[in-house]
Amino acid sequence: MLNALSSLIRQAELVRTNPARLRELVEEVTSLLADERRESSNRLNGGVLLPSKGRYLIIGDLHGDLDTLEEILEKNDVIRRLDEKRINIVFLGDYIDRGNRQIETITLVMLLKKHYPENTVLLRGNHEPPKELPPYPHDFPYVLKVQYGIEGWELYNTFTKLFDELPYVAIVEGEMLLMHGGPPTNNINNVDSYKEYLSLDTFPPRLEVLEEILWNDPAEHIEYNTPSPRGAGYLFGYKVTEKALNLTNTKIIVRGHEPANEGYKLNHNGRVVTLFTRHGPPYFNEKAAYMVVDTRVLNWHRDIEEWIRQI
Ligand SMILES: [Mn+2]
Repeated sequence: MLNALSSLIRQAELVRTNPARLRELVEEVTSLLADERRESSNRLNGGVLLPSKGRYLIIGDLHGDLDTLEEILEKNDVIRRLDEKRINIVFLGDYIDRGNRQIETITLVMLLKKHYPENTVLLRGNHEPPKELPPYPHDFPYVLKVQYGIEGWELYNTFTKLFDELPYVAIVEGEMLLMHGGPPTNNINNVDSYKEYLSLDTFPPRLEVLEEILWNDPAEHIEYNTPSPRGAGYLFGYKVTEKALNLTNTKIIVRGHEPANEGYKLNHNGRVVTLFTRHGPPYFNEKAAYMVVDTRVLNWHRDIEEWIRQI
């Protein structure tokens, strides 16, 4: 099945070298996501509800590191498992910016969604921004411009429509809460429905909620929140984690967004897992990490590090 992976990678390379095909793919995946949002029973506006019991491959920030993505797909025989519907992949966002193979990375990720729509979830990261919340640096539009000339600007426009359709929360019912940054901290004691809390009761979501979900980071020794040094979002404390887990009826938050030297870190007594799934500058973390979780295993969440793999 290495062949199926190689052919997907070859396809990604062909798409990259042809802006018309790239545009076609972006538009195709955008409308696939919009159809899912409107029609699929596992979608709740910007949220995805996933089966409680199953095997989950969870991949954190890639930022253009195609090699690490390929290595993970190969090592875990992911294409065969996708063909047999025996695994779900959840990407935690931040496919682009910073790395030297950004276009190929997001193209491969889009191809996975196109070929395995039911078993692939592409979450939104802060680097797939709404136009009101641009990250800095955001070099993806310039990478497109260098690659495709003036057509690159138009392509970026096409990509922004895709970004707006990416779901920003996934809930593995009874088990895991997945998002790029972290749970919202504001108004935390006045909401009693997770739909309102995560702005899954409306589309597009409320911008202040989306900002937190895409930008927040966990911090120890605070209860609720404190402004983030990033200039957007907040640092969230253990009481926010508790509340988010209670409201969504889950046990663990898995998120990306922060580099970690080991590729992962734990916060809030092991209830918040951060995954960082890329190598290279400007972070120079020694390892990249991802998770392969089987929620059919009894008390799988007790020893969370059991499920983390480093490369
Ligand atoms: Mn991020």
